[in-house]
Amino acid sequence: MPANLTPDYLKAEQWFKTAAANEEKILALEEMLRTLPKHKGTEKIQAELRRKLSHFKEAATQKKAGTHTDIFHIPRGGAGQIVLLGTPNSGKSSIVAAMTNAKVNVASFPFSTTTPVPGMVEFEDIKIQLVDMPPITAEAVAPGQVGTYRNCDIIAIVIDLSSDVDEQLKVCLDFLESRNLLIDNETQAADENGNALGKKAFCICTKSDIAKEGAIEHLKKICKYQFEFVPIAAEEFEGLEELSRKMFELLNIIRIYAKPPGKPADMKDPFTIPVGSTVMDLATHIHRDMAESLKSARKWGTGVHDGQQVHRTHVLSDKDIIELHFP
Ligand SMILES: Nc1nc2c(ncn2[C@@H]2O[C@H](COP(=O)(O)OP(=O)(O)O)[C@@H](O)[C@H]2O)c(=O)[nH]1
Ligand SMILES: [Mg+2]
Repeated sequence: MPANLTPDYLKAEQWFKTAAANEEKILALEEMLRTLPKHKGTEKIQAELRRKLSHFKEAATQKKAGTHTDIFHIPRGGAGQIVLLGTPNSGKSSIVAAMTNAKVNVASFPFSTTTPVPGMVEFEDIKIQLVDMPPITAEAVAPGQVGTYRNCDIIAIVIDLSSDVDEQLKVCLDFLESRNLLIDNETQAADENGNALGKKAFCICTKSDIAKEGAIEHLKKICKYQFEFVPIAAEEFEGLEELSRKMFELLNIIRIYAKPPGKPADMKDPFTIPVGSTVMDLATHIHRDMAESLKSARKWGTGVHDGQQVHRTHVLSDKDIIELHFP
């Protein structure tokens, strides 16, 4: 009996053949199993795929026991880390390609991105880290992928406005909800130290150049969360300025320029600290060991005369210049 293999199956098979890492092979095999037509003629192939899958899963467990390298752990860089989430071909890699210098794979076939790839977005005088990710589907999420989201500052849900937005939103929200990855004020998941596990999230609505009419309005209507929705067309470089500003706002940080006494401030490389931070928080951020001995501070910026002395409990604003005096 002919097997009648579908194009999706053949793509997954191609993926399997080119997969380098064990984890990738497992994902590809799962995708092959999912897309394989299930009938008498394919029983042998099914059995073969299951055998291979258990072989690679076993190898992965053994490897894990022996090493500590985790490709899904992306060390933080810049003023904050934003990690993309989306279904295959939604346009994630194109966003990272358009906004950063990172070398990412943009392709018209699914599963072209297999590991996280970080890049740096320049926003005015700071850098924000943006991480490209492998896709998720209702069936497959790369093992370890949750860890990348767990460690980030913000999750950016990427929705392709030219295809089925209901389906994409559902897959993404199911993923986030089932892993307690979203901030939810009623039932906030926390780790053993009481730190919230949920993350802030927002929606990047991409491919607006070929969007279906009313797609973004429809998306806003069906989404039960109060997300921000930012329309862009990555390939046309449209909306990217607004997107990087939105990323900065959502990170909820301020930039502070440090001024050594008697010298001009360093206006090129600001410190970034959370909104609401005080002079003392800044001192702790800069010199953890010396903060307690902070004698006085002067500020040029919001709500003061130039060079006015401010108390250690004074709340700072974005773009303040601060001079810290230690004995
Ligand atoms: N028209 C249009 N096509 C896009 C845009 N962004 C991505 N694409 C196309 O969508 C496909 C998938 O893009 P890619 O970034 O690889 O998606 P990923 O799988 O989510 O990383 C590619 O064929 C891209 O050329 C866009 O803004 N406008
Ligand atoms: Mg990609």
